[in-house]
Amino acid sequence: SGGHDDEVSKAERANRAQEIYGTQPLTIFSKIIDRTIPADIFYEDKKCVAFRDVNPQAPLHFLVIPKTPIPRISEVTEDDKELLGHLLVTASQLAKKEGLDEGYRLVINDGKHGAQSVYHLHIHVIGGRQMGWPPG
Ligand code: D5M
Repeated sequence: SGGHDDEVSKAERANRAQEIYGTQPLTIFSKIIDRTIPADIFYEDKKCVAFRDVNPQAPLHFLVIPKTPIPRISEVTEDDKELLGHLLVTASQLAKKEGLDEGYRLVINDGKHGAQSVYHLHIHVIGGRQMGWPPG
């Protein structure tokens, strides 16, 4: 059965991550998912969680992350399509719920040039002010 699911234990998730992604260590985001370290988690379902960014770049800045620790967007496969769709739909629904009715910015940073700092895939949802373009 393809794809990533669901409600699995911390150990099971670590094992599965090890199988799929090799020797990469789990990041701080896995500890947030497992409640090992605190975060302002305001949404959770079987496949993802959303929490406030600790270093907000706008009045509203939160992250939507898969429970499966995919390291980065450049490593996703066809098997991840459903999960990636779910993350985007969730980001959109949460943005609406948070009142971002004048628009917002979704960002996925990848690797060195993308200025990614945490290697657990995450969608930034940034809003509550006018954004500029191009980004820095
Ligand atoms: O962004 C990684 C983002 O993750 C960055 O905006 C800070 C945020 N971050 C890092 N640690 C935490 C914790 N502990 N709680 C909440 N937010 C956190 P990137 O796209 O990798 O540059």
